[in-house]
Amino acid sequence: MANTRRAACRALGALAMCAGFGALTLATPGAHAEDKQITLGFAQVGAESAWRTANTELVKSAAADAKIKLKFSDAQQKQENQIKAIRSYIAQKVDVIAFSPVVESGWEPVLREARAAKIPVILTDRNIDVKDTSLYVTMIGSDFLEEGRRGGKWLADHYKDAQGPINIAELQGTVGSAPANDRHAGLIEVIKSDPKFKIIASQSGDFTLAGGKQVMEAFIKSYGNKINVVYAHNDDMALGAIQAMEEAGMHPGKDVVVVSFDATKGGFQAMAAGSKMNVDVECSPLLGPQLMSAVKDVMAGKPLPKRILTEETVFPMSVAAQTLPTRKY
Ligand code: GZL
Repeated sequence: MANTRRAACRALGALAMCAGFGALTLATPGAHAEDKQITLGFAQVGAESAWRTANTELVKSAAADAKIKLKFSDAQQKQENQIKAIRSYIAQKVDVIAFSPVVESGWEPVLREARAAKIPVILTDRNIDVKDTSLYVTMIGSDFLEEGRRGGKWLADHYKDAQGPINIAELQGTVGSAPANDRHAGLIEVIKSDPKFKIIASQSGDFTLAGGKQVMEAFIKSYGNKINVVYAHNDDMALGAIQAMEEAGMHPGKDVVVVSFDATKGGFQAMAAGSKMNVDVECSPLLGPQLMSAVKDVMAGKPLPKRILTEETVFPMSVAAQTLPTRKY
């Protein structure tokens, strides 16, 4: 009987409402009944930084504002936990899955399972490195390579009249993550043609304040006053490095230039209050409303661009005090 009905459905064409085979309609985005509440499964990276805290807060508040039922998980920066959470959302038959991939690789198997279950996937914040980009609907977030270029260009301008060598100690983000890979690559793109710049040390502090402090303490032991620049992939590691430098009697922001990313309130306070950071390259965590709008569009069957870019800028120390009161995270 089921085969006859299935054959009849095929004969009526894909758009036919095949009674009894709800999977043909209910699991296909676009056929969503307007009044049915959308359920979104969100697999967050963790709670490693002020940026992440702000990102999580707005995902949750934007879901509530959009009347989207949110299932939320914190992977504590472990890919296996994010994969487990995505599998759990598939089993729960959520309408849409969204996540911020902790690292760029290793996602194809679980994303194929989501596709087989006809659950659309949206990437936010960080991108993934896959050949088959049909595994996700869209990626909402920053251009980290451009952010790295902006940090590099600020350095090139700051030292345009200097002879060199300018020794850079780099605090990298989570190994294998898109922001760490690209903020490094963007810097290299800019400084590779200028021999006065030398990266004398580069190590991951995993985007945390404790990690940044620990790595900077080791850099100070090895290189001491030879360090001219600290290039930190986020504010939390920069603030940890600032603590380490001050405990070693150094003067961050003065005898050591500090370049950072995120433009969180902590970064602005370091620039404004004690001039301990020289420049902060903005990376907005405020992606919640864009994500909820994309979720609703996917469920309504509307086409979405493959890439939704967030607009950002660069904040030098000179504008920090007047800008700090306007900052939202
Ligand atoms: C960037 C984001 C990074 C931030 C860090 O979009 O993924 O992760 O720069 C955060 O602060 O931990």
